[in-house]
Amino acid sequence: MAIEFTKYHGLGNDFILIDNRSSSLPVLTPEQAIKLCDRHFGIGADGVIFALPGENGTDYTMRIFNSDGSEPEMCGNGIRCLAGFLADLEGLGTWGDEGDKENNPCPITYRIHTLAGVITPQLISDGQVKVDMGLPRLLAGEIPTTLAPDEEKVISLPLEVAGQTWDVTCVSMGNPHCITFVEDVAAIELETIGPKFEHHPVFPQRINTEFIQVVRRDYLKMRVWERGAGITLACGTGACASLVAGVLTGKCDRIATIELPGGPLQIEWSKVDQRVYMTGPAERVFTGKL
Ligand code: ZDP
Repeated sequence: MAIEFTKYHGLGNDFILIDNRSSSLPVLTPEQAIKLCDRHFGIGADGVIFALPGENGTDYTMRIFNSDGSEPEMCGNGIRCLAGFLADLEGLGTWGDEGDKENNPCPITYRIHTLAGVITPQLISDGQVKVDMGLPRLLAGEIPTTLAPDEEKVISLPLEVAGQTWDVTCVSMGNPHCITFVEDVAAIELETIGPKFEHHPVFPQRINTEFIQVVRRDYLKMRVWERGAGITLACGTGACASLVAGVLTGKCDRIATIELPGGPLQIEWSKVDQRVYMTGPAERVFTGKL
């Protein structure tokens, strides 16, 4: 049976989206996802995302396989793409069309069940999606890391990686992140250092690794080594986690632009409800059949 897919990207973090609304199990295996993500022998993507029926009263469920076949709890850029894809499936294809105000049904809000809880993306306009990413989790036990006792936060602690001591802060956005502030992100040898963070024994579920350069209190530059995907052009959960880490360490404001290799994201850690809000684009690239 042919399976249709749509390729989407959020700032160059690219995904294969699958309409999985008629079954609560993904129609592809992790092994098939690995093959499809291959950039030479497959379609090419950082991950495969499935739009499944909602659970616990939500509109839909999102599941995702990384390009190595592992399954993360959440995916920030991916959930923006999923929101755009759902609007496509529901025939709300003009959601991004600012010029066509009459037929533009925005804002459209979806409540999405994920392994990180209920996440709420809202299609606002012009291809932009604002996502309520929920509460950041800060305790070592919930990240998880053994860098500190389970009930303590992991703010600015020393971590030995590749013969160097790094000053790290850890935040979970449902998935785990380790953030290091540096003078110059361009100088980081991500390809060699990234995997050493990812597989460090203090991170039992492995880790997504972000390096952040504070340009101004409201403007950060980020490079990322993702768990299960390696270097990517953007990471939404990573940008959220990094802003939270910047606030915790007193380095940035609660609202900031995070510049990723693939482009900028707007992130806010709300003082009012303590939730993190991410705004950025989701773009359809093409559709096809397997
Ligand atoms: O936690 C992980 O294993 C990540 N690789 C998941 C993907 C995160 C993503 N890049 C994001 O934008 O949050 C999709």
